[in-house]
Formats: sequence, C-alpha cells, structure tokens
Amino acid sequence: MAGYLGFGTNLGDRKKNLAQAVNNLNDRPDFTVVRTSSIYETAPWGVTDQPNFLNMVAEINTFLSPQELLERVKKLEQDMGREDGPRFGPRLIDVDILLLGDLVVDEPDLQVPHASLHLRAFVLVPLGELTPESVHPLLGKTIAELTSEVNGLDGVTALN
Ligand code: PH2
Ligand code: MG
Ligand code: MG
Repeated sequence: MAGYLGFGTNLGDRKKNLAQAVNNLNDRPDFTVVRTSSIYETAPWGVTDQPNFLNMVAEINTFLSPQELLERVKKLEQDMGREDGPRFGPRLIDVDILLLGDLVVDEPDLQVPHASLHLRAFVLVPLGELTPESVHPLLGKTIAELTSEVNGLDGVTALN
C-alpha cells in the first residue's frame, strides 16, 4: 500500500538525521521509500520557543499493517537516540504516519490520517509537493485545498 510519512528534526545535524532516517527505513525487504519531497526549513509550531525544524515527507510502499508500521517508526526513533521530551518540544527525529492510501485508523496510539495533518503547513507543503491531488479520507478535500486554507505558510521555506 502507498503511504506518506512525515519527518521532522530540530536537534543536532538536522540534514544528517533526515538522511539517516530514510536510509534506515529503506533497509528492509518489506518496505520501500519510493521518493522524497524537498527539505524545508520550518518555524516551530505548537511550542514556538525552540530551534527551527527541518521537515520533509516520503512516499512509501509497504505490506506492513498500520500497527507494524507504527512499531517500525517508533523503533527507528529510538535507535537514532531520540529521548522523551515535552509534547511539541525539541526532537532529534520524529517520524509520523500521515496517510496510508484511503485507510482510516482510529486507535488510542494511532490515528491515520495523522490527526493534525490539516493544521500544519510544515506537513501540507512537502506532502502537496508529492501528491497534491490525494484526498483526505475524512475531510474530503485534496492536499492542495487543505494547503490553501492552512495558516503559517510563510514559516515554511524550501532549502536550496
Ligand atoms: N513537530 C512537532 C511540534 N512542532 N514544528 C515544526 N516546524 N516541525 C515539526 O516537525 C514539529 C513542530 C511535534 O511533532
Ligand atoms: Mg510529529
Ligand atoms: Mg511523532
């Protein structure tokens, strides 16, 4: 199934953290990273008194179930040395499941589409670069439409 993962980092060597996360995920037969968006420098959202983030989105293909995928990304975050911190606070690497085809998952530890996807310019801009016509299965709007309605687009700048 085709899906989209969001990556964020605002601690350490941020570019290296993104590259390491993508390479590590790709390193398995049951999982492929098909393509990645540009990398964006983004103003911190939620808790504003912290360093800027780098954010990007990857299109993936996998036969893993949503829960297996969640376990995989949580393990990756831990293997890379992410430590627990405050909600919305600084992080070495954050990998969020954004979309999994048309699937809707609503479990205590996993919501797909990601519950805040439509509120975050730092997610919508890179996601829209890859798949502007994908429709949010709960909101019935395309990623391009959601992007045109979101606040904070001025805080999202492509690198290069
Ligand atoms: N992640 C958060 C909180 N705030 N802000 C930006 N710009 N990028 C993020 O990835 C981010 C954030 C919690 O996951
Ligand atoms: Mg997150
Ligand atoms: Mg997360």
